[in-house]
Amino acid sequence: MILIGENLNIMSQTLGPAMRGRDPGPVQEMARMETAAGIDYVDLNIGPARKAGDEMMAWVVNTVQEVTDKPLSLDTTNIVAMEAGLKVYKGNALINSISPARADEEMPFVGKYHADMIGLLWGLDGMPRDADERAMLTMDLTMKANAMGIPNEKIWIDPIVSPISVEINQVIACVEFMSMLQEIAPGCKSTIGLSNISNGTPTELRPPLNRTYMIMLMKYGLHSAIVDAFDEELIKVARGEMPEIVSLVHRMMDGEKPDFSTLSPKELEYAKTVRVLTGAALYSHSWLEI
Ligand code: THG
Repeated sequence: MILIGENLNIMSQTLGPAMRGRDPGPVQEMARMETAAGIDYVDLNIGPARKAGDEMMAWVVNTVQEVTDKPLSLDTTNIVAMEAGLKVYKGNALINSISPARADEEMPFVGKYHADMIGLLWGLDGMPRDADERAMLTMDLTMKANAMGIPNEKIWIDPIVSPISVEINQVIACVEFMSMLQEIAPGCKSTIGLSNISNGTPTELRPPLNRTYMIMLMKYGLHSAIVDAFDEELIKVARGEMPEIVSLVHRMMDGEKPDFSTLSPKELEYAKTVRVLTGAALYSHSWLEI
């Protein structure tokens, strides 16, 4: 699996001021640390960047490409900032992201800058409600892209993960959608903002939710994920170094009900989290203790 580091983010309390103040130190330090942690892409998230977003993105791209050879994912909803970043970037970027509302303006960047694109399933009326609406949006987006000469292989579909603390049905819908993706749009890749799943939950409870949800989506061929570069166990799982845990999660998704009294503490953590993420048990901040 391709891992995209999420940590170079304008929401961060140290990196936000560094980006706005054009202080390269903390930005380069984070890019180096993410690279050392073993991620495959560095996501550069400057948010909506309404004020001088083009200068900010060009500066961040230049600052980061000085210190890492990893490919960059450019993360902004500001179209002018996106193009400014693509212009100065020396490699083949991942455009994060293009939704139907921005397709006409941004899809031409894919060919012009030899980029790949994340196809964000954010509809013209907002968040899709279920797997079928995600399928429709995927059809729209890929047909439009194909008509512009962009093959499915360059499109990484993002079904938009929403927090478990908000809506279990959306959590389940993304898994169901992932199981349908290759039939809907053969050859398309996929990605997710994995940490979205645990937004709003206590800090120590985020890693088990993130790791377990990633494994659940891996069952259906998840191609990549935007992740916390410093979650070592997550990276191990993605690199195939914890096959017993992956197998346990996948077997539970197929209906197997393991005897919890025979599981190791680590297996138990994953097994309990599968129950929450499949809707078999209700989410509460204390699900791991029950
Ligand atoms: N899809 C796509 N791109 C995305 C998302 C997505 N980009 C942004 C986001 N979602 C994925 N990236 C993050 C980055 C940080 C966090 C979550 C998702 C996060 N950060 C901690 C917090 O806010 O509590 C810590 C921030 C800090 O460093 O201080 O949760 O869905 N295509």
